[in-house]
Amino acid sequence: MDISALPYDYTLPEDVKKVALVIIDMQRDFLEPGGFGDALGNDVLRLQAIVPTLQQLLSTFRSMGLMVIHTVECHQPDLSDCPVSKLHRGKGDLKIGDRGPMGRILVKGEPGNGIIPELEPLPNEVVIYKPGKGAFYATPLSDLLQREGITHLLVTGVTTEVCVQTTMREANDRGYECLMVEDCTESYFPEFKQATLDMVRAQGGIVGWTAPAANVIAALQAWMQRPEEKAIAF
Ligand code: TIU
Repeated sequence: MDISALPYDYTLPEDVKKVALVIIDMQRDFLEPGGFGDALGNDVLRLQAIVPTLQQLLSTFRSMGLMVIHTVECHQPDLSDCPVSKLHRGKGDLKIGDRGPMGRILVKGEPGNGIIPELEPLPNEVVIYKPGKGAFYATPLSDLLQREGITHLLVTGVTTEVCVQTTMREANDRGYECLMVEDCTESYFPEFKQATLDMVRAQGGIVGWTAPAANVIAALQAWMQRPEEKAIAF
């Protein structure tokens, strides 16, 4: 079963349970005023446009019983996992660990660090807390994917050229077949989003594939309609 994608069709594995949806950092820090994204001087509201489409994709994964992984960029309250370089980067009014309108900026467990209610993880879904931009660095993600036999990752979330792209590159180097879902990722800089999509799929898919959510959902629904699946269902 193929997803119509760029630079060419993306083939789903025979066993679709090997596909996981990765939702990167859809936390209030990046999507709502008063968080880390805002402190860095960004227009955070422009990220919210992807939420309904991402909800549809998430609901498809949930209805098929496929693995869903959420990530949250955060640091321990004592900031022991935050490199000094990261702490001091940028010239915003608020730095990581400072108290803002949604609690301490980018600190685990603070109100601003929560995933937005529209995409609230279910109890059976994995949440990876990550101190870096990539979801593999200093997290249990690699072990988890290996244990669950995941081979294909559909990558979504924010921001496209920072945490989403970093994670996709980390995953690509580890041998995962990755597809970035075009309308389920967003950046504070539309031109950076476009450039990321272009560079991921350049050179014959040097980092992977891209496709809109509708193509992904259509392929997954077609997979459900395969005669073998219907036979199991009835
Ligand atoms: N600033 C920015 O664009 N992104 C981040 O700091 N983290 C993520 O992308 N999640």
